[in-house]
Amino acid sequence: MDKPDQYRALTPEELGARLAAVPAIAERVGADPANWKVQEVGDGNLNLVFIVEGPLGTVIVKQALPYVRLVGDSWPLPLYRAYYENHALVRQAERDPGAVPEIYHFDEVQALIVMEFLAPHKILRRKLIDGETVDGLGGFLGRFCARTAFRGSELSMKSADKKQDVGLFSGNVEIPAITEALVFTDPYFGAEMNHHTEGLDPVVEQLRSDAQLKARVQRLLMKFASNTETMVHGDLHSGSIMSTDSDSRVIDPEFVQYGPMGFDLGMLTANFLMAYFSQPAHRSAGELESYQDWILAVVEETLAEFDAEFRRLWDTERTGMLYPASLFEDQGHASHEACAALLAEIRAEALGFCGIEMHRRTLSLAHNADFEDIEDTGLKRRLEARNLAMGADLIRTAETLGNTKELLDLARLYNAKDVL
Ligand code: SR1
Ligand code: MG
Repeated sequence: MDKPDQYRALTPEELGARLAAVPAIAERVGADPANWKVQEVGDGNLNLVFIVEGPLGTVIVKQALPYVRLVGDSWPLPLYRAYYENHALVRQAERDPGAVPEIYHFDEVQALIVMEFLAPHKILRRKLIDGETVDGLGGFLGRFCARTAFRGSELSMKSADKKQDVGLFSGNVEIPAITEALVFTDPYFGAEMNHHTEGLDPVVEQLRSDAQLKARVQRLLMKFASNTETMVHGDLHSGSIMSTDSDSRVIDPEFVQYGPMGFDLGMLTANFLMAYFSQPAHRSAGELESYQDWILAVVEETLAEFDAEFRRLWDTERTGMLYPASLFEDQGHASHEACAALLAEIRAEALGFCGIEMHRRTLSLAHNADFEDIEDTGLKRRLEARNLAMGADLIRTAETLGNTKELLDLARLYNAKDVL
């Protein structure tokens, strides 16, 4: 075996020998690795994930691979993403205590994070495909997005601290580049790694021939790449959330960067809408309507709670250089209108990002199981076409779509529409 000070992608067999000496693991799992049971369970696009179980307990070990797992070693990817993920988890735990798994140990050379084993949590995407509900989900996610957006910005942080942090995370170059290409660019031209369901071409052609739509997407890409408002999770989809029937956590912030406040909210909304549109393939007729209604209720609650929590933080934690009390309350001027205007801007951007995410998950490289698990190609195509058409509508109307009710009505409209 290599020296312990050299990176090596671990196998379940050698993990014990490598990590037995780490006190944070020995304390939680047991000191003798001969008594550990190690399983590699990673099914994501990038990393190794091990469940390490011993006489004292269980931990998760997540290790970055030096390439994109989904594609293979032809697409190298820096190991340093684990460093940024660790920093992101530390900040998210401060900004929304209890929302992310506890970190026990970080090894920069091995690009490896040892963290809390969440049980009986299950990946939310799978729960949505299986028709399971989660109490309090929208409230939790709305608060997470509001707290991380607000507390990671200069509405709350000291400017010097925030700017230093922007500098730290700006070293994470290749990971945002994945989003810039796969999410914002590839869906809108015949990029090499793209693929889509047979028969969708007329809808895809319509998107690609709409120069105004592509210009809107590029404007949002410009904001994503240049607007360092706050620290965003960067990949907040239903595969980055784990839930029981009443408890949820956010995982996997390796796509962390400083970006627009509406980015996470938009990605999240898109993933709920894709779950919604895919349901006719996963539910029986008798349960379809009520489960789809539940998904839309989660979207509604997420957006409402985001606004409510943001307003609460605005009133109680506005300690940064932005919108200072010296310009408003201290002069006898309420700042609620300013807050409402900012929230409206965040919402409009979020809906634009939402539409783009709905496109990329059906046209670009990394699709989602909500649609990919559908075996009937004709049904899959019809449901994906609804999703693509609503995504385009959102990109076009993000600024003018009035309120959440209009968003949900639009989803219901496309859900009943034969786009193809
Ligand atoms: C090459 S990585 C593809 C996707 O997987 C991650 O989870 C991100 O969503 C990324 O876009
Ligand atoms: Mg991930």
